[in-house]
Amino acid sequence: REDVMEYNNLKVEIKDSVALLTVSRPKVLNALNSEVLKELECAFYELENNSDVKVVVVTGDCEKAFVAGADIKEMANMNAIEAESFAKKGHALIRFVRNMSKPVIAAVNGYALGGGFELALACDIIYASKNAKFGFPEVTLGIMPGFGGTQNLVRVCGEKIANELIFTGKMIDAQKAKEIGAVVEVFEDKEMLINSVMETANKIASNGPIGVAYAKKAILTGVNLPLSEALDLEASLFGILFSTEDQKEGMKAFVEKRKAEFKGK
Ligand code: CO8
Repeated sequence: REDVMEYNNLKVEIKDSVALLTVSRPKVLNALNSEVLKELECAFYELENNSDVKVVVVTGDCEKAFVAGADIKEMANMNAIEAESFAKKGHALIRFVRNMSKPVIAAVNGYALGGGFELALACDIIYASKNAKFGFPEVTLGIMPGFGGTQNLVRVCGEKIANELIFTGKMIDAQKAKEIGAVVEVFEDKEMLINSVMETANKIASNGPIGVAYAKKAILTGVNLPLSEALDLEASLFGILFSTEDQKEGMKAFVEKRKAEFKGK
């Protein structure tokens, strides 16, 4: 599309309300350097504010990798101040993705290591192909995960599994990642992965966007609240949806036995 910005390390394609965002630095297995992080932030910002887009799918432009981590060659010479600032850039990105009103889905083919696993964990759903490999090799480099990994992994699969993965730096395959609850479904190859993820993304995009956005907010915010406050939040958001045109349309369409036409209003 004409109105999508050009990036040096990303490709953005929008089709039928679904944006496919591809990290593209294939020579270094899509490693994240400062420029890629900045471009990702700009791209997500742009997609969040593009009312034609209802769902974002993130993938990697390399047969071997989703994202093989932060760029080790760039990090190698960083001092403490620069490293903290680099991690904060990463945090700004994952916070933005977490807080987006639109679902973001990771389609992982090949390596999702370190910052790459962390980028996937920042997404709302992770799907993988059979050859996907996940891991946190940071301790093998004398560092630790710094892009939300220590916090997001434990929330997905619990402390003991997070400890083992992060302390050993070992890689796990897609099936194991599914067993620990990080991956939702595993597909035979990249083509089947992308086709199925786009199908799911289109299914989500056909639903009421405010309902989906509020459900995302209730789940994400609620998990960090005591249950009674989380239920209050759910009730408030549920209530607000009854002031939308989409709720009227959704229920009217059901009664009239037709497909609802949601406007996001
Ligand atoms: N950074 C920079 N370059 C990389 C990276 C990386 N993370 N991963 C791969 N590359 C480069 C290689 O150096 C190589 O380049 P060249 O051809 O110039 O030698 C090219 O990509 C191809 O890689 P390999 O030849 O190594 O391919 P193999 O198939 O032999 O191995 C592996 C694939 C196993 C994925 C291997 O490349 C590897 O171990 N990569 C590093 C993985 C890693 O340790 N990732 C974690 C990095 S640390 C991190 O992510 C910390 C995040 C915390 C803060 C971030 C804030 C944003």
